[in-house]
Amino acid sequence: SRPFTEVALFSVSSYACQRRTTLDNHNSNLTDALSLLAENAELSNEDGRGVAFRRAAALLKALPTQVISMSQLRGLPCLGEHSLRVIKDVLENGVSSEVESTKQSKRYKALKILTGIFGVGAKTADRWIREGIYNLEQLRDSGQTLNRAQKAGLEHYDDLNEPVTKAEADAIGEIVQKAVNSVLPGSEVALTGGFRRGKLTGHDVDFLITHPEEGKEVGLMPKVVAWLESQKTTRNSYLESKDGPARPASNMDRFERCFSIFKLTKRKEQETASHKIWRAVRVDLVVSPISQFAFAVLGWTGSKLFERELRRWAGHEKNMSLSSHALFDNTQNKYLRATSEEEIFAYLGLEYIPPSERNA
Ligand code: 8DG
Ligand code: MN
Ligand code: MN
Repeated sequence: SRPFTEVALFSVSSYACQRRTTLDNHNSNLTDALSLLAENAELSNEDGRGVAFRRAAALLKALPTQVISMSQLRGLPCLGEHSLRVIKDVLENGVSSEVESTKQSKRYKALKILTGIFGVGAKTADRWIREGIYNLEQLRDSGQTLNRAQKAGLEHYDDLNEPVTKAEADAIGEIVQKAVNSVLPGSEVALTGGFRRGKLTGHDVDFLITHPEEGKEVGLMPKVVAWLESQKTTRNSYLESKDGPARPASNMDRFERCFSIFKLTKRKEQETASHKIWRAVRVDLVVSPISQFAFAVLGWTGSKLFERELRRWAGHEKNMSLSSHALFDNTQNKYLRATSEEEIFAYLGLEYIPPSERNA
């Protein structure tokens, strides 16, 4: 045996968009703990704290081996005092006491349950908790007014909290492709989100739709949704949406988009004891003009932290502004055109990172 314990020292960039982060995470014991605290902070409207935990977790996801000692972390970026305390706790005791007490807290449990309803965000959940609503039963009994999306979210709660598989994502992809081609032949559908990064399951399926002829895509979303809704009697159809064509687009993002719920018929072997032959699945549809398509693909592929870090890099290191629509160079005072993700990384002076390595 060796006389000394070998302690590897890592050298890692402080920007997640300069790191290659695959799904092969050697430190899930640590990243699970930090992600839970990040989630709790986000649900409590403490965004700054949430980002700090997310960045710490992302750094650990990028390490090539498992961390077994605090000394291995010396000099690494992105690890604040609070995160280091959590990591130390897990390394020494197997669990973090802060994570355990958060998990058990009445407030965290209620936030998880209530925001698990499609259409319910942290603000609404917080208001309900202050009114004494901690679970679905109490919500149903409370007589709270729910909007259409929330009603559907409550009705399909179990389905929508069941992870979507790649096979289901592919089946949904076929439906979307068929709908889009029926209303506008020649349109193209691209899978984005976690499945494009190689994840085997997801909380939804994300698609980006475009047409090779600029302008043809205008008004496409309402037509796609109408086509899907007209399939009510068929095996697969459309159930509900929020922020969809029925409502004015939010000013957060100028794409036509639709956060929706699909009805997906199960394949024979997926049928369960409940004899339910279909399930509800969350699907995000986004339409982009071809001139913005590369930026949209990059912006909707994620991960969320990878996107945030790309924008931070662009602003702080390059004096540029990156969005899901465009890249603006503040020094040259002009937009930089791109037709591929590779070109965008090149403008940003970054090595190209493929989707499978954006799992920060
Ligand atoms: P999951 O569904 O498997 O859990 O993971 P995911 O696919 O990575 O997460 P997601 O919540 O579906 O988000 C996918 C990408 O979509 C993410 O990188 C960020 C992007 N995205 C939103 N909302 C918005 C938005 O309002 N505007 C823009 N431009 N992008 C958004 O989730
Ligand atoms: Mn997704
Ligand atoms: Mn999504």
